[in-house]
This record gives sequence, structure tokens and C-alpha cells, in this order.
Amino acid sequence: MTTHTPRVFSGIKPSGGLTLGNYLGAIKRFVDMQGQGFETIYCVVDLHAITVWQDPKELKDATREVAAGFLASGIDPTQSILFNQSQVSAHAELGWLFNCVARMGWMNRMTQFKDKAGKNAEKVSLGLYAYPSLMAADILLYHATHVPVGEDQKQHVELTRDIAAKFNHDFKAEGFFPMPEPIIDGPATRVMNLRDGSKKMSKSGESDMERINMTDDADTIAKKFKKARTDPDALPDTLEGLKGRPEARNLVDIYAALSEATPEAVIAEYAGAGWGRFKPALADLAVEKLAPISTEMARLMGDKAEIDRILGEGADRADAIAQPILDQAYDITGLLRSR
Ligand code: AQP
Repeated sequence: MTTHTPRVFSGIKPSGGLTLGNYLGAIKRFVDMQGQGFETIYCVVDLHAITVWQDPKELKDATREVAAGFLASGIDPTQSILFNQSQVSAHAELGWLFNCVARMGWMNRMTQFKDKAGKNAEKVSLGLYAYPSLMAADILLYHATHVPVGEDQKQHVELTRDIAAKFNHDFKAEGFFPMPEPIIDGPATRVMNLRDGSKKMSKSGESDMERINMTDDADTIAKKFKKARTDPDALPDTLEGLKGRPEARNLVDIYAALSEATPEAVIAEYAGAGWGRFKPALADLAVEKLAPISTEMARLMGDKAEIDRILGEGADRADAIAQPILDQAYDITGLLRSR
């Protein structure tokens, strides 16, 4: 059995402005994993973004803005590898090999595709359907062992394990691809929509009032939390008391994640408080945490050439790990390479 170097891989799509969900469920946790005994590789997954229409005039800046979000939150490009996916062609190439390994039945079970395609399944792109197979390639191209993600991506990491196991088995390449572990921890692995506690907060959700964007200013953040849907009851004195109150639970979880406390501790502090007290406190906390990040993002976006340089250098370093693994995968698959 091969042992693989502890290596973290994760990514974010440049499919719109980053949300508080992306920050708490992903970026903040990516930062926490730096310097913890892993090699850390973080990617702006632009090939995933184009599975739904993206305006070509905006995509490059959206890619830079996600990179700026990573950097401003504390990803250090000398400590981690930071790059955009389309600059390392091995992602698309391994993605194709995995399209030939993944089974239609497996893909048909992916709930994110069902949610995103909805009743429109006949009209969405083939890429949207194949997305989880490309995501498996993103992870396995680096022999990554740990994948920090939000709850919504758990099924895709499980599919990645199935693809790795089938490849290793079918080609008698025991241990070639590792079985990556999804890392889903903390109180904010599924930040919910502020207007509907049954839906997750998304970049591409219909209304801007549903989400906090990482670039929202203090007034906008305060307004969005003030208008966030809740129920009329005050906060209970135990977490149990939030059962059946998804919107209230969501705001408590956001507060906990922002203040690096447990939801239990937040409830202990705010037991009996009404929304008139809790919502402004939450807004102040969110502004305190997000304002320095959005200020730094704006500064970084003022020097696009520097972001491009960082992404290019990261792509060179990523490519140096990915290409030999892709070459081995081609060889294992029996594809002729004569130059
Ligand atoms: N609401 C969320 N709560 C916690 N984590 C979240 N993530 C996304 N939304 C939440 C995590 O962020 C990472 C990057 O996700 P992505 O941008 O690649 O894709 P996504 O999950 O489809 O994100 P969005 O915001 O919903 O984008 P759109 O609307 O464009 O599809 C992942 O780790 C994800 O779990």
C-alpha cells in the first residue's frame, strides 16, 4: 500500500462575488490548514465556472477577485500554491480519463446537479453534468489526501473516492490514487440563505439580499442582517431550543463561526435576547471581520498584474506536481506516449 504525502487541495469557482458562505465554509478553513503539516494547494476553478454561462468580458476579473479573496483572507502564496485551474492543462486531461471511469449511474445520483439543473436538465451543459468528474481530477491530480469543503461538496468528494478506487482496481494500480478525506468541520459548513433557511447561501442566488458578499460595505451588511428572515421568538437558552427554527439557527451558527466560538457559547451569551439585540451584534461582528478583508481585496484588485503574476507562478508550481502524476495515469491507462 502506497503512503501519500499529507496534501490539501480545494478550490472555489469564479462564478460571481464571494459570499460569507464561501468564506466561512471554505476560505477561512483553508487559511487554518496552512502550516499545519500539510502541503496546501488552492485553486480558482475557472473551468468549473464555465459549466454555466459566464460573460467572457467578466470572467478574468472574477477569477482575479476570487484570488484576491484568498490572499486578503490570509492565504500566503509562498506557503501555499495558489493558481487558476485553466492554466494547468492536466486538470482537463485527467478529467477526460475520469469521464471514462465514472459510471452514468454514479453521476445520476449527484444531488447538486439535480438542484442546479432543476426542471431544465435537457438544456444545461454537458459540462455541468460532468463537473464532479473534473472535480475528482482536480483533487487526485495532486494525490491530495485532505479536501476541506462545505457540506454541499461532501457527495462530490465521496464520488472522487469511488473514481480513485475504480481506477486503481480496473488498471491494477493498487494505491496509485489515494482515498481523499473530506474535511467538513466547524459551525458554518452550510451557511443558509438569509431569506430562506432551507436553501444554502450561494453566489448565484437570485436576490442579493439572500447573501452577504465579502465585498459588501458596513451599511449593506447591517441592512441585510436586519432584513434577514427570522421567527418572532427570542433566542432560547439551549441549542435544543433552536430545533425547527432554521433561520435562527443559521444566524447563531454564523455568529459562532465569525467569533470562533461554539454555537452553545453563543446561545449562553444571548439566551433570551430578541432579534433587535442579536442582529445588530451579528452585523457589527461581521463588519469587524470582513471589512479588513474587503479593504485588502480592493487594494489587491488595484494591481491586477501582481495577481496574475502570483497565479502564474502558482500554476508553474502546480504543474510541476501534476504533470508527472498525469504522465503515470496515461501510462497506467495504456495510452501511447512517444515524444
Ligand atoms: N453556503 C455555504 N456554506 C458553507 N460553505 C459553502 N460553500 C459554498 N457555499 C457555501 C463552499 O465554498 C467552496 C467553494 O464553492 P464553489 O464556489 O466552488 O461552488 P458552490 O458550492 O456551488 O458555491 P456557490 O456559492 O453556491 O456558487 P454558485 O452559486 O456559483 O454555484 C466549497 O467548498 C463549498 O462547499
